[in-house]
Amino acid sequence: MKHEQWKLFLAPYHQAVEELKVKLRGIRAQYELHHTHSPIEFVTGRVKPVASILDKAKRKGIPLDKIEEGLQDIAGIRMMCQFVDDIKAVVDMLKSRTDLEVVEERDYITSKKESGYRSYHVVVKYPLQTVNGEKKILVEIQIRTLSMNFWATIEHSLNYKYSGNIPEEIKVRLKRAAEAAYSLDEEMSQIKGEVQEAQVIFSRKTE
Ligand code: 0O2
Repeated sequence: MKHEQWKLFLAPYHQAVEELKVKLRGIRAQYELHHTHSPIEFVTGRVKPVASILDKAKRKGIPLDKIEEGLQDIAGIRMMCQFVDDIKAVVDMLKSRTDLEVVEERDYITSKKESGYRSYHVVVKYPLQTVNGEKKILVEIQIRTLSMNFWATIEHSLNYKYSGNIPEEIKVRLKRAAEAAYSLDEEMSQIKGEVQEAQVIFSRKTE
């Protein structure tokens, strides 16, 4: 595909990511307005770069004319939460929405990946309104705590640096760091009530 063809192909993905970022950030704004704990801390989104799409399609043996169905994360959203319990609340919230349909779930929290990666992945079909009618776009939403996100971001950049072959010594440290991130989530869960009360008081004070 030439540059212009990729641009046309990716345009609806960009549109879907932008719309979902606005919608999902709006949930946090609603909680803030009511001074109640928001299960969502912040939301980011991206469209996979062409080079990464080509790499992943090759790695998974997906022909280019099948990437629309075969690659579920061309459009990607990340929703960060403070507490592990918030993740379930976010997933339930997504399932109850009428503007998207959850089609797949991958729970890498109850069963973490070999690398130490933890996150909850939900694949949704998002109906996008285009000038040529409705087009359903697959979007992968990754829901994780701040601590899981910290770990995943660091590990992702190391993976990039070492082209997927992280030296054994660093791998061991990363596994230890993953355990530390897990402990942090556990500890924070224990004082969740305290933290939430403090945040509500603080949000009223700063208004
Ligand atoms: P990027 O740069 O984040 O877009 P597969 O890639 O085959 O393992 P699949 O079937 O596409 O997985 O779906 P999955 O596992 O739900 O989603 C893969 C995405 O999850 C990755 O996208 C990462 O964003 C994240 N992820 C999965 N495993 C790890 C991990 O061990 N470490 C980190 N840091 N992230 C992980 P991409 O395409 O790899 O990259």
